[in-house]
Amino acid sequence: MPALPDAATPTHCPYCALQCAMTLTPAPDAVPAVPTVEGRAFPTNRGGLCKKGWTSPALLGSPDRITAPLIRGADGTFREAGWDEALDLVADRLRETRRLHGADAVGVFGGGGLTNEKAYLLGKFARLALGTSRIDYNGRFCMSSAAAAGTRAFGIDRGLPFPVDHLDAAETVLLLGTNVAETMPPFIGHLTGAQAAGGLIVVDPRRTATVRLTENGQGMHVQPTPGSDLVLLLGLIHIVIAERLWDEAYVAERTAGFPELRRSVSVWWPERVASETGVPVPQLREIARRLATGRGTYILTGRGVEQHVDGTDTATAAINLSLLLGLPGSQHSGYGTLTGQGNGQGGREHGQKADQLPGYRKIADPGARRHVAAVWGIDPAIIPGPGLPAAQLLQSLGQPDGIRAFLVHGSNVVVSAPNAAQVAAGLAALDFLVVCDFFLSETAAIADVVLPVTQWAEEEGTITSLEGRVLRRRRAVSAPPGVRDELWVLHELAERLDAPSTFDVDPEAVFEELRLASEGGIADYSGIDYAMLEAGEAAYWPFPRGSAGTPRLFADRFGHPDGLARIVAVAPTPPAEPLNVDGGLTLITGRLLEHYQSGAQTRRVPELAAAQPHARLQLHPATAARLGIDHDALVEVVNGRGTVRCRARLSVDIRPDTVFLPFHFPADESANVLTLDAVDPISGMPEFKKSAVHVSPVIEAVDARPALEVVV
Ligand SMILES: Nc1nc2c(c(=O)[nH]1)N[C@H]1C(S)=C(S)[C@@H](COP(=O)(O)OP(=O)(O)OC[C@H]3O[C@@H](n4cnc5c(=O)[nH]c(N)nc54)[C@H](O)[C@@H]3O)O[C@H]1N2
Ligand SMILES: Nc1nc2c(c(=O)[nH]1)N[C@H]1C(S)=C(S)[C@@H](COP(=O)(O)OP(=O)(O)OC[C@H]3O[C@@H](n4cnc5c(=O)[nH]c(N)nc54)[C@H](O)[C@@H]3O)O[C@H]1N2
Ligand code: SF4
Ligand SMILES: [Mo]
Repeated sequence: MPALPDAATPTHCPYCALQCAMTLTPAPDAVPAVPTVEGRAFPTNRGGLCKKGWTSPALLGSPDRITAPLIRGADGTFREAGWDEALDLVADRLRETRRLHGADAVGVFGGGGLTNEKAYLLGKFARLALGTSRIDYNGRFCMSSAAAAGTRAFGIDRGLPFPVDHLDAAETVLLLGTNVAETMPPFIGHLTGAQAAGGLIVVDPRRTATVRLTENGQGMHVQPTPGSDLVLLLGLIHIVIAERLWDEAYVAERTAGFPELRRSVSVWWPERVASETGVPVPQLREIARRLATGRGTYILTGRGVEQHVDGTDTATAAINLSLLLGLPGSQHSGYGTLTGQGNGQGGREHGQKADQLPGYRKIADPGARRHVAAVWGIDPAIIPGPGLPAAQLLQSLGQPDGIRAFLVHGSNVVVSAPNAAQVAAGLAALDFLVVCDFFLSETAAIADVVLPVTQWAEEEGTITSLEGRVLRRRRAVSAPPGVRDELWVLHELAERLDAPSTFDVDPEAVFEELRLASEGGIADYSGIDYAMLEAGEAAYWPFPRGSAGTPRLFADRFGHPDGLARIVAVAPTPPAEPLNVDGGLTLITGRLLEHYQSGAQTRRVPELAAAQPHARLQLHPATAARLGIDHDALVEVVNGRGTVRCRARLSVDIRPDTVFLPFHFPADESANVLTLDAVDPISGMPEFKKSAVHVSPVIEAVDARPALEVVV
């Protein structure tokens, strides 16, 4: 281990993909002794941090940390164990499962929060140490639809194919299904140009904090029915073509597939689109014209439009619109998707996806297998084929021919996976569950073995941010005794399982191997090394050896062999279940500023937990009145999959046919007991953003109501 710095350490935030730059300074006299944090000048955050970033060091000294491996005993309770005992047990049980049920009975679940080094080594560990094809990760629930659409259209999936600060000069920015003011607060600093030009357009069924940035002439709010974005986009494309607003020269020179698109949108005339989406015709026309005429136009998508069973096609429609307008690759305009998790970009490039090898290579491609096998020093034949995408992988837990032993690294699936009660039942039916985490998350709490690992500020590694820029995470503090680095854990297990390759424990050595494995692939990191990152050089991939990297993609050509972008005609599909029938409502799920994902981390930060202690159901006062629900009343949100009990928050900021729950909370307040595990057939993305529910008041004793209500 390198010696710890005694002065300030420049690093990046542990949470989202904006990867705000921060400085950690030791504060040995603080109780607990956690470093202080300051925002640091950097193009994405310009010194700003959100509440989560400001409070992130608290978790380093959290009393909830697990500081020794935990093994569940015969009595069902955990006991602390030594590392050798725990690792021997894990290796024995995994070997036994493989012997009895075959290698594919062992499954691995990774995360987009893992560093590039961990994600790379986890993919290699699954394929070589376990010999299993059954690995996938939580990014399937996050970026898969946008990734599939980007790959199909451009041949390359880099969330933002341009640096974030290029947005500053835009006059028009269309935000589809993203609430950046809460999910990436410093990002809104890049929208001020569009606001000043009156061109910030936000499409969201709710009037969110992001929508409020459009008020007072700074742009417009478009409030469609949940899940109708694809129709909305087809309608915009129809208008762009009918009014000859498209860039004919660009479409002819840089794209293929336009004639089919033109035919397919002819049926989406404005009045029909208005009646299906609830967006008035004049607004549709105004948006189309604004997008076509503004100087500097960007179209950006978020999870609100992507987390649907037709999410890939919706993202594709957004891309089609941007291609018609000549945005991708232009100097002042563009299209992109806002990657979510800290390493959501790098996490989808280095081989923890079911169908993927490092460098964004396809596992079924013989050339890719040969290249990676040569780096790993093995016969390509021993690399398994494609596995199952996350939702199907989770559905197979505990099934007769499914997964019998499961390893989870960096996800809290009990809270964050769709149809979560089913997932919890699958986990309970396993022969053996191992969870690597810093805390006893809801998933770790039901494991057979929990392996405690170091946190972000206690380890070295790299992260690739939402703009495709590779960044150094640095070690600023020492980890509590008893906690181990995840690379070391994988190394130790690989040794015990007689893996046919090496598993380095030094992150820089792992990165050096990743560079070779990625060389010549789509996400080529071969020209990047720790020294240049240390010096603060801006490393945007693809970064082939000897090149200077690629801050802005697609200037001259797209990633397909012929250099052209593909326009793919798409059509809406019906929702996975009927919505708004028999007095029912549509539930959409998403995020609050204070909490991160399953809340495993942020619910343990006292300041954040105090600000948002519980899930609350956002519903319109008119709907509440119809159902007999008061503000702060206890309600039940029910469907055939589960029940949530929480308090109501009445708000005119949501459509009357729609209710909203954050998914950050467990147990009775867990939104995911209500969501569906139906998936997009192309990407495997579950239908997180619309489920059919019924809402009803729960009759309570008067003294059970919140104090304020009783007084009033
Ligand atoms: N505070 C906080 N920040 C985060 C995270 C977090 O958990 N908490 N997570 C990070 C991660 S991993 C991600 S992926 C990003 C996600 O970032 P966002 O995509 O901004 O987050 P969401 O809240 O999931 O969804 C955004 C919006 O989509 C809207 N929406 C729902 N259904 C529809 C629909 O059918 N159509 C349209 N147009 N909009 C719809 C919701 O009302 C919501 O306001 O945030 C990252 N940042
Ligand atoms: N209903 C609904 N559900 C959703 C979504 C939604 O919008 N609505 N969004 C989806 C999206 S976009 C996402 S990204 C997922 C995220 O949901 P999860 O995959 O559950 O993500 P986290 O809550 O960040 O879980 C990470 C866990 O790993 C631990 N951890 C963090 N870093 C590391 C590490 O380096 N190593 C190890 N071993 N552990 C680590 C944390 O303590 C935590 O317990 O949720 C999805 N679920
Ligand atoms: S916006 Fe994201 S990266 Fe920045 S401080 Fe907040 S959570 Fe961290
Ligand atoms: Mo995400």
